[in-house]
Amino acid sequence: MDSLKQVDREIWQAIKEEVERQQCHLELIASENYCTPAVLEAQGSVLTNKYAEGYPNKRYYSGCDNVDVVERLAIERAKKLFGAEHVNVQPHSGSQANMAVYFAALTPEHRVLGMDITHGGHLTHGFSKNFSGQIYEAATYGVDRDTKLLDYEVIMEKARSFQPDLIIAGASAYSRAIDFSKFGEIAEEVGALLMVDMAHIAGLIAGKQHPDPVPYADFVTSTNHKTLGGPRGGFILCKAKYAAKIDQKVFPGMQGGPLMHIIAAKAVSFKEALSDGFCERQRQTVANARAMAQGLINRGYDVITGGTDNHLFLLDLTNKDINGRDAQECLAGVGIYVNKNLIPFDERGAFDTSGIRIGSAAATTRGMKEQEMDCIAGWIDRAISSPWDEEVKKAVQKEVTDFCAAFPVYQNVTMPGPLLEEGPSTEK
Ligand code: DSN
Repeated sequence: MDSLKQVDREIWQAIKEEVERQQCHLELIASENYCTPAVLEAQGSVLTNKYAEGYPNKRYYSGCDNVDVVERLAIERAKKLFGAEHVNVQPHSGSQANMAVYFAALTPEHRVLGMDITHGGHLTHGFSKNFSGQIYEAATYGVDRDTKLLDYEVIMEKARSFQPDLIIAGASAYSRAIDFSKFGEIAEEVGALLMVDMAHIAGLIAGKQHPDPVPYADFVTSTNHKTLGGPRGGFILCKAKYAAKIDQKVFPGMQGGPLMHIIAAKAVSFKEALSDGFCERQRQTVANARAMAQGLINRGYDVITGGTDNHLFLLDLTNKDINGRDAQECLAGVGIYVNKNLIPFDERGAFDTSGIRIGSAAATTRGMKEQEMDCIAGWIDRAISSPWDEEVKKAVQKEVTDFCAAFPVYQNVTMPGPLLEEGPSTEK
């Protein structure tokens, strides 16, 4: 990053500090992960210079031969990884992938049924302040008050009475396996299309650690950067009969030029996900989430649903003397990053919350295993139990930093070298 250092010292400095933050602290935000140096290289490549509106072989610009190779590889690899009939790799994000499906499947008078955001759904699943709840008439389903699990009979009843045109399955904060075949039955019964937003669990699905939505869903959307471990971005899988419509709605319907450097990075990460070791990493991700949840249960914490089937869980802090906002802040103070999160039927609001969401994907990518998860549960407990005690904070912070040093984020990458050196400022 020598050129950057010369040209823009402030941005160089911020990136340098972010490298150190990622290396020295523990990332437990469930939607985050570390991509590989190969993905970073593709993302940082000259492909960013190229306009390529259109699709391979049907571009509106000349000079697209090389980016055509890149996009075709991304599509073919994603098709193979997920067994999909058609793939669009151009959405800039998961939200844009979802928007393209809405535009392809619906017109504004249509109805959508998705998971309530306060029970773990996403903004784009029909939330009133999001386009999905503003353009379309939206209703939501949630989890059962006692079990905190999805109750497919109740969802079926809701679908029968609401008669949605599109049902959305998938969540941002639900720790149990989702039965996509049941959602398929519900959609079929009420004559709705089914969209599965697998953003959180895409890596687990690719790694055969979670039931596969592809056989049941008309559309499957995702991000690349969560459990899948790729670059920031989105993609869509769909049945062949929707291919033309989806492609039209992504471009020219919603987006202009695709980000070819990001599509290259997506292709690299799909290749990585097809390679040996990926399934094992995903198995370890689930094992780690379970071990961390159990470590907290053993220390007197309530975990929503009592455990997890995936990479995340929600810690219910109702029986503790701290809310989610303060827990997030005090954990950040010792170098552990989580996010405050509503728990189902939360009596607090989204600003303070009664819970925190904890994920294992990034820690697993660093090579941590079950025994490390128990250490982490211990630090979380110590920090949360004495949130305003400076001595505890200092002690836990030191232990976390020392521990992180044993699990480098980028083993073979040269990036931290020059970044960690202090050089003279080039600012005039
Ligand atoms: N913002 C993401 C998450 O944290 O779950 C969802 O898009």
